Amino acid sequence: MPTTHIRTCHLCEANCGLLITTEGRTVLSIKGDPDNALSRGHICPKATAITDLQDDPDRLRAPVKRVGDQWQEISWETAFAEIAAKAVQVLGEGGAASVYVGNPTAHNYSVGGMIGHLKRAVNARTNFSASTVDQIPHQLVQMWMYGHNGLFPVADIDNTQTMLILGANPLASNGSVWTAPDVKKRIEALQARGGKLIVVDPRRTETAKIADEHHFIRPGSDSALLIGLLLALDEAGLVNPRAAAALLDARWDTAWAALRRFDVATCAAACGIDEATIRDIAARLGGGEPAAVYGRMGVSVTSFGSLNHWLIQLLNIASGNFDRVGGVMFNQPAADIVATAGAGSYGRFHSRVSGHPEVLSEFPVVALAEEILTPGAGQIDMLFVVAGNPVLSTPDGTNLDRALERLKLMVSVDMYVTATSRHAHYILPPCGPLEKDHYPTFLAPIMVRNFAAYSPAVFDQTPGTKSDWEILAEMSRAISQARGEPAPNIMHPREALDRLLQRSPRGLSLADIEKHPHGLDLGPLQPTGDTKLATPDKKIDAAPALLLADLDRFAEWLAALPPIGGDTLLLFGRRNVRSNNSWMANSRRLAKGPARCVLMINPADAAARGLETGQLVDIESRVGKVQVACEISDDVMPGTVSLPHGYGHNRPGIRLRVAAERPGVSYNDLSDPLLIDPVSGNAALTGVPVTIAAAASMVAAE
Ligand SMILES: Nc1nc2c(c(=O)[nH]1)N[C@H]1C(S)=C(S)[C@@H](COP(=O)(O)OP(=O)(O)OC[C@H]3O[C@@H](n4cnc5c(=O)[nH]c(N)nc54)[C@H](O)[C@@H]3O)O[C@H]1N2
Ligand SMILES: Nc1nc2c(c(=O)[nH]1)N[C@H]1C(S)=C(S)[C@@H](COP(=O)(O)OP(=O)(O)OC[C@H]3O[C@@H](n4cnc5c(=O)[nH]c(N)nc54)[C@H](O)[C@@H]3O)O[C@H]1N2
Ligand code: SF4
Ligand SMILES: [Mo]
Repeated sequence: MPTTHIRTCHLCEANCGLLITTEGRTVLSIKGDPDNALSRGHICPKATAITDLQDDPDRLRAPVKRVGDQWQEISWETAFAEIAAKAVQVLGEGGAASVYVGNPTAHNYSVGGMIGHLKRAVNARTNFSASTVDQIPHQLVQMWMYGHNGLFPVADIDNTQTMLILGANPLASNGSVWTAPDVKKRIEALQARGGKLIVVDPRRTETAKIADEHHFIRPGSDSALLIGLLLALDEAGLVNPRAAAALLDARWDTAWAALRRFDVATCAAACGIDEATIRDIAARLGGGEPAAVYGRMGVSVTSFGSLNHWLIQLLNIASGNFDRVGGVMFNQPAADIVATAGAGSYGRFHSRVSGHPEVLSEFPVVALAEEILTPGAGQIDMLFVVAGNPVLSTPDGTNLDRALERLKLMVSVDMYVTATSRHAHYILPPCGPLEKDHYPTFLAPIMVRNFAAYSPAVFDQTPGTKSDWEILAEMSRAISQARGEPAPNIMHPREALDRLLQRSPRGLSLADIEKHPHGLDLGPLQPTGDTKLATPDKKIDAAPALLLADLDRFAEWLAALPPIGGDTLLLFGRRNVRSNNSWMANSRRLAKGPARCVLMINPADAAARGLETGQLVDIESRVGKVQVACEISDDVMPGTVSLPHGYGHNRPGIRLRVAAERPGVSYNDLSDPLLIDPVSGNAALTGVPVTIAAAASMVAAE
């Protein structure tokens, strides 16, 4: 008898409602859930590929140990015992341990609570995550301005009249740091009520193509645009914080005083968007109707990532759109990590080799390789990678490849032999994705409605397999015991979730939420006044010292800016709706269709190099060189080229047979660990200077 399970999708931040019909352990269909009040039936092509993950023959079903160049299946008991013994040995020899946490952990509530146990069990003090190739500038700015890193002002797309999107492509990514499923229909509704979508992006993206306005921007130059917009707003007499005025103090004037040293015309020239356009957009933002400015990867992964997010906050406040329906507002979720977890920290200690300040208890991942490779006290000899693939996802993956080879103990908690886990001594695979329950705890503060849904597992766990949290819990226990330390006190994740819910301001229990299998809709976002602000004085800090100081660096950059184009082009990234960072490339239903790992180049830049579409080109940066086919397109702005990330599945030893058929090349063999936002340590993945030339071999490429 077929059974239909109601669930939400754990693959991306949209968290769409799913209806999964099964018979026995076979998935018959995966459809959108029309009764999910947030996603309203929407799904993307990745949803049905969950079946491919569940059934993938390349997915590891048991722990494996590397013996020479072979993988040997071993029992869980043996794996934990051997890892614990080796960990004790390495620590005894004075080696340091480290944990790298990858993106899928943000979609796995049960594993979150276990990372701390693992870090304590191995005494790991130098830790990393995918956050520093991603959203850490948002969190840092929020910690400084609003008092808590998890206080995300969420763009209220359902009620706004103007949405300005900088450096995000939600039609492909389905929204990020913004749980706004079914975003295309939300945009269409905005346009149907007379509103406008404005997109700023160096590529005419899928989102830009349905926008009312699209403006190309020089990669890495958004601070200039944002300062230009703020100054234009000021000069037009449109600065009016409205409700937020009560949350501001003298630091608001300090911020303005610091910005007024710049001028709109210079900013316009630097970012490549003309002055009249900047003044038009500013007039629209400050014109009185609700408006929201939202920036994502394209403004986070630049050398001014933190500055950009601060300027976006100032723009929303100055235009009267902070804490306003149709502007940006804080969420009031059922499971409120802001109300229950620490605010975050910065600069309490520094990294050993390059002296990076700690940010939210971790170090920038650009420092991972040097911390492994540089001898001395505190050198990392032991690494635990939890659901991550930093060889493909972080700058200079080739150097990280080298670094991982010298580890005395490396453990990957992953279900595949990937570019990263192939270096591990042990790979510990979790059970299949449909054998886990799901609650989007980490998405709660970014949802466009207050909404809560708990999903039980679709299938019972296959006997002998373990969930991620069980793997981390048991490994932490085994290591603690072997070190003669007391066993960690581990709470079952469901119980921890129930406690988190009950301690949150809404006071709901997990049982209350489980009564609503399609999700409990707690209504639209609403202004919160000062009730959510976590600063000691309940005021917004509009002028954090390190951001004010960073304006000096911006001024230097502005003064020294070379013209765009010529021999050196600026490389930036892109996502496709059928990808998920590096790791869903083994699904045939997603991988099929035209080759996607191609370099997009503008016709003028292609002509200058004598290139034709399909031709192989060499792309070279300071750190590396790759060869890939090019596609000539005026969707990318002159002087820039675009390549997706997450490819490069042909490194020796990877076991992803479908992905290997068209492996592509890794963007992060070109991105440079020296290019960072020095405030947050976030990698500057966008705007990497590269040269492009026809490859010596003229083989027509895939
Ligand atoms: N050039 C460039 N680089 C980028 C980006 C970019 O835009 N451009 N984007 C960056 C961003 S935003 C991010 S978030 C990072 C991601 O960086 P990472 O998190 O390091 O990499 P992913 O490619 O997401 O790989 C996730 C790994 O987890 C495994 N996995 C998947 N599901 C599970 C699970 O449930 N349990 C366990 N144990 N393992 C699982 C997969 O097999 C895969 O190996 O990449 C960053 N890198
Ligand atoms: N299909 C799919 N969905 C995903 C993912 C995936 O890999 N595939 N990854 C998920 C993850 S981990 C994340 S973090 C999100 C990311 O979500 P988004 O940020 O929406 O994703 P991107 O497509 O990287 O969008 C970044 C945009 O910034 C533009 N850009 C690059 N440089 C600049 C610049 O200097 N200035 C401006 N203004 N724009 C610039 C790029 O052209 C691109 O269109 O997506 C998530 N969803
Ligand atoms: S957009 Fe696609 S991958 Fe993301 S939650 Fe929805 S169905 Fe899943
Ligand atoms: Mo991400």
